[in-house]
Amino acid sequence: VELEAELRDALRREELTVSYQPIVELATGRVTGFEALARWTHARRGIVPPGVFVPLAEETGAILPLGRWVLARACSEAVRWRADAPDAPPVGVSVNVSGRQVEDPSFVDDLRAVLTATGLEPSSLTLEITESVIMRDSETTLRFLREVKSLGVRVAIDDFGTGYSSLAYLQRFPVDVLKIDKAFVDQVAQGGNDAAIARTIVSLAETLGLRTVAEGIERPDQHAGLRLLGCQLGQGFHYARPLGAHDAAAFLRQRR
Ligand code: G
Ligand code: G
Ligand code: MN
Ligand code: NA
Repeated sequence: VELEAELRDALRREELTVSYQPIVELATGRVTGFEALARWTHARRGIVPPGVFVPLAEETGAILPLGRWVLARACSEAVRWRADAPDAPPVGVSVNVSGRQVEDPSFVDDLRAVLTATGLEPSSLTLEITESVIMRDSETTLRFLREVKSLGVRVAIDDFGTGYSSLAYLQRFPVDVLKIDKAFVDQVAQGGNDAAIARTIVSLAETLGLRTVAEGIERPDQHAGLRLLGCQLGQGFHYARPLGAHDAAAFLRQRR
């Protein structure tokens, strides 16, 4: 209960920050974007992991102001990357969106306002929604996706393959990217079930005209295996951990 109250104050106290994990093109190593990840460093408790405070924020509803803040922060950071190298190909930013936000009737207005205020090109923003949230209520999801897409913003399905869902929804829902869950990346180079599942996801994405991002790549063999399967993009400790804004900009200067 105390942590809950403190989370509400955390934004005001500026204890929250956003880290950025590079997303790279597997064939070239070029950085094409970053995933924005919220971080909470409590004055007394130290680092509170997102695995703790994100579910708490979802329960209490604090995820709405928190999510708005992360979105605005990430979009203005992305505009800065662009300004650093105006002639380079644009670098995108991906922001996680929780189920509460998908159900929030003012989300799309807030999103439009953030895009206007920051000047970020909508196509440089990707919203990540987990497969389980997408599957929750198809009418709400469909309305959300249509409104977001009408702004020109992209959508990724996060943790793809873990939701045990019908694949039929992919035909109905306008999405752009499938993020292959780390669970299928771990043993992808060993040629067993992980490789079979990853191959199937990549081929499904190709058929539907979607891009694939593999998550949690930690080793060169996973990088090589995924590249061989035709997966276009990847992220993970093999390339970089989530970086503070300053380090992310420096990483980008070397690798864009
Ligand atoms: O940051 P880390 O890699 O530990 O992420 C843990 C979990 O917290 C992930 O599931 C991630 O998607 C989630 N998460 C991190 N930042 C945000 C955020 O800004 N909003 C939401 N909804 N989830 C986030
Ligand atoms: O649920 P989501 O995919 O948004 O969460 C991303 C989470 O994965 C973040 O908590 C991030 O810190 C973590 N992560 C990113 N790369 C790696 C990796 O290579 N290995 C592991 N174990 N976790 C990773
Ligand atoms: Mn994510
Ligand atoms: Na994931």
